[in-house]
Amino acid sequence: MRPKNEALIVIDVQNDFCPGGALAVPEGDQIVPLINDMLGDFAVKVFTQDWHPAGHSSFASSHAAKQPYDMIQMPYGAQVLWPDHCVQGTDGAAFHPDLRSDPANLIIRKGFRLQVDSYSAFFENDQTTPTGLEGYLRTRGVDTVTLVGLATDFCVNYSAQDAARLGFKVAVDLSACRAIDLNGSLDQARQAMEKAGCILR
Ligand code: VGL
Ligand code: ZN
Repeated sequence: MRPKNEALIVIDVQNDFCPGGALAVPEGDQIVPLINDMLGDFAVKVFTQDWHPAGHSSFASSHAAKQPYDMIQMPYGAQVLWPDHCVQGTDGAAFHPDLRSDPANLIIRKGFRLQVDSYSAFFENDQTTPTGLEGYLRTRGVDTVTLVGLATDFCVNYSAQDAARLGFKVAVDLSACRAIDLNGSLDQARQAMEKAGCILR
């Protein structure tokens, strides 16, 4: 068992990010047994759930003449456009059926504002609107986090960098992560996480 100051943060292990899902991450389902095994080691367990309203601004289908994986400029910066995914209340937004989600202490939902995407578990993509996770962790006495989940190069990456910037000690267990890997995004993410001070295992 890890000491009480350590939390496991399980990012977006949802049907739409697994094979057969709307935004399938290759081998996304393979991390489920590893995460299930890790849950028993941590006193503090937080899950995140990508949770978009229908017609979300990160969906290509919400923009005329745009295709999935095109880029657009949002008021808060560049944004990749995605296939419709993780729509609130749908089966695609549910956790993978084999993921042991009952042990979760807290489930953070993100991306629920129509006009702002949210990759990070800590801040929306405007980089200022907090999700509340920082306060939750600090009030529980957590100063060290281990991140696992989907996708390595988007939600795990943004969450890890934000956690490090906020002063948490951060480890990313890459064996229990899988990537989308769009135009070299996995290599970029690895470098950015290391530069931010995250330990990659
Ligand atoms: C994610 C793209 C869009 C993720 C979420 O969980 O990494 N990626 N929404
Ligand atoms: Zn999303």
